[in-house]
Order: sequence, then structure tokens, then C-alpha cells
Amino acid sequence: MGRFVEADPYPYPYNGDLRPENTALLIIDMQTDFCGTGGYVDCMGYDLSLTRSPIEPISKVLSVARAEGYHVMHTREGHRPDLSDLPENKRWRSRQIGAGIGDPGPCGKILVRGEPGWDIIPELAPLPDEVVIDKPGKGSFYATDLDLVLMRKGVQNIVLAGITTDVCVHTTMRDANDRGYECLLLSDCTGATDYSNHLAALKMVKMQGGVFGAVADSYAFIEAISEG
Ligand code: C5J
Repeated sequence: MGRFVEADPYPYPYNGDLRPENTALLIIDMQTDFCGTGGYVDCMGYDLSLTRSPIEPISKVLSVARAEGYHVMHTREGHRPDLSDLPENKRWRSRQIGAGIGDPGPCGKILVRGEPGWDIIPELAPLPDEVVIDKPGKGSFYATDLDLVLMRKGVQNIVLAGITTDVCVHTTMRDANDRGYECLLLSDCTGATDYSNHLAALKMVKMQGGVFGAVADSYAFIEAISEG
């Protein structure tokens, strides 16, 4: 029989083995720096409504996933206060666009661990027993113990939400896919700083029969995991 999410381009997961024990909801970088007033994305001058649109759908998915006993994990992009893990070119580029990483901003030092802007927004705050991965880069596997944690918990399926679709979410999904994880991207639970990039990122996943996995919306995922 199996359990599937109605997804594009195939019912997810490919083998119908969707269970709380082997499936993690991974919520990427829902930090003030990416979707809050005065944060990094705001300082760069992008439209915050695009990165805020996933907040409500994620919140609904989160409460159902928690109630059904699925693994829930969160990530935060950010750097050590001494900036020893910040590549020079990343800092230079961010300064070019007026939001220098490590420089003071309205929410504290931009993208620095421990600063107010770096925190996950209160609406989606992790519970004390949920794994939080701190990452210095765009991908969630690079320079983190995410793979080890997923393996120890027996996770095979990763359901991705968070921001931004075309950067940290995509980098993580591509890497997870290469590592053999079966990935689902929740289309309304993600957003980009440019709407056409968001749409393009969703489309890229679905090429070649699902080159990086599958795409579904939050309603389809909630329906599938609520079946009991
Ligand atoms: C970016 C992210 N866009 N979380 N980070 O720099 O996607």
C-alpha cells in the first residue's frame, strides 16, 4: 500500500514509505535576517512580503508534523562573532549591496550568531527538543553535523520548507538528493527575494522526472500525514 503525498512530478515518496520515524521536516533559515524588518534581506532592499509569505503555511505544517510525531529540524545561517568562518568574498559582496555581513544594522550585527536578527522568528521558534543546525554557508550540510544527525535518527525522507527557495533551500535540496535522501519541497512554504526565481527554482526540481525530488503544497502534505 504505502503512503504518498500528491506531488509533482510523482507521488512522494517514490517508494510510499512515508512515516514519522523516517521523515524530517527541515525548516530552513526562518530568521529575522531573512524575513524581518531591519534584517539582512530588508537592508538589501528586497520585498519582505516575498520571504514572509511562507510563515503562515509553515506554521500550519509545523503544528501537524509535531502532532503526528514527525522529526522537526531547523537551520540558521550565520557566522561566529569573531567572523572567523566568514569568507572574505562573502563579506565583500554583502557590503557591495549595502548589507555587510558582520556590520551593525537595525537588528544587531548582520548574520552573526547570537544577534537579534539571526534568531528564528518567534512564530516558528523551535521547541527545546528539536534539532537546530547552525550553518555558515547556504547549504545545510556544509560544515555542519546535519548528515550525522539524520543518519542517527534513521531519516530517509526530507521535507523542505523555509527561505530562500533559490539559495539555501535549493542548495540544501540538491546536496540532500546527492546523498540519497528522498526530498519534497513545499511550494507555498518557501519564498525567494525575486518571485520569478522562486518559480524557476520550483520548476528546476521537477525536470528529468524529478531531478532533485518532488514538489507539493502544504495542503497536500498535511492531508497525507493526517491520514492517521
Ligand atoms: C541567502 C538563504 N539567500 N537562507 N540565504 O543568502 O537563502
